[in-house]
Amino acid sequence: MTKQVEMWFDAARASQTLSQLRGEGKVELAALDALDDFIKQGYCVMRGAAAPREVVAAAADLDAVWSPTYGYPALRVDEVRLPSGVKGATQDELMQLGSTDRDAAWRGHWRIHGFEQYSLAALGLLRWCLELPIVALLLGEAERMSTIAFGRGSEQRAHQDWAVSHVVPRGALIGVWIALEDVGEDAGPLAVYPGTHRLGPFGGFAPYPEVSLRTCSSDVAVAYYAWIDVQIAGRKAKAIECSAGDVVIWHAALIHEGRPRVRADVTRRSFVCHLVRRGSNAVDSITATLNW
Ligand SMILES: O=C(O)CCC(=O)C(=O)O
Repeated sequence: MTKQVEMWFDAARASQTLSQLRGEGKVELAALDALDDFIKQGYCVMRGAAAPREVVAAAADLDAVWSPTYGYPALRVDEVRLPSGVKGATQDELMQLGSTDRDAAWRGHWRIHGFEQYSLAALGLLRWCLELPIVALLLGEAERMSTIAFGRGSEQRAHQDWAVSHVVPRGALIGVWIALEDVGEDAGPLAVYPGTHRLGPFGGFAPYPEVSLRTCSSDVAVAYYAWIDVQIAGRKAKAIECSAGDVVIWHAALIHEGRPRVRADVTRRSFVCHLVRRGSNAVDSITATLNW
């Protein structure tokens, strides 16, 4: 297995490397400025970066999942709560609900993993993420680890992405999140804790990558979230209000969350791609049973 090594952007001389890149003049200024934020704050925001046509089309495809004409009966919608209390359903099962129950399900939490398998627009966005100059600067050759499409604010509790992955080196993972519509405070925006990418790993995940939230005991998971709570106590979450097409890129160790939704009727369509340096996803070498 590949050794845990530091990524160049985590090294003490990262700012010098960035200055060198600036001096060479080969990389566009916007990408270098974004890189500067990523190194210092653990995330960057690229306003209006994604192509409006694909953003609008991906949002429309997310809505279409809730209509009988979409035609992917096996598509799985996770977290959606059915009247029976069951969580998660196929598109076919959703279509069998009466309109009141379906509407209630649509207003609740739901997410779709691997939406690019069903939406050409989402596939286009994933490909675009993989080709971004800043992604090449961060990871070299990148590949998809996972994607998630959200219809509403996720209200995901504060966490780091390397805690839910098995990536070696553990910094070779980034989140690239795309707003598929304008996202205000009431929709439960994505929020980050700037600078937390410098905290160093939680000690309970040893040996990593074998042990992470996906394989650890429930006691270790409780200890991890207690550790996260300690780290964010006294820090202010930065909620990122966005316009459609804005893109947020974050470091694998950055603590981030989905803020609570203030209004239940507001959508928050978004698509996040978790990208890794090619060959660094060690999930296939994990011998422990996966928790999910
Ligand atoms: O979109 C969100 O609210 C949270 C996304 C997230 O936590 C993630 O993709 O790791």
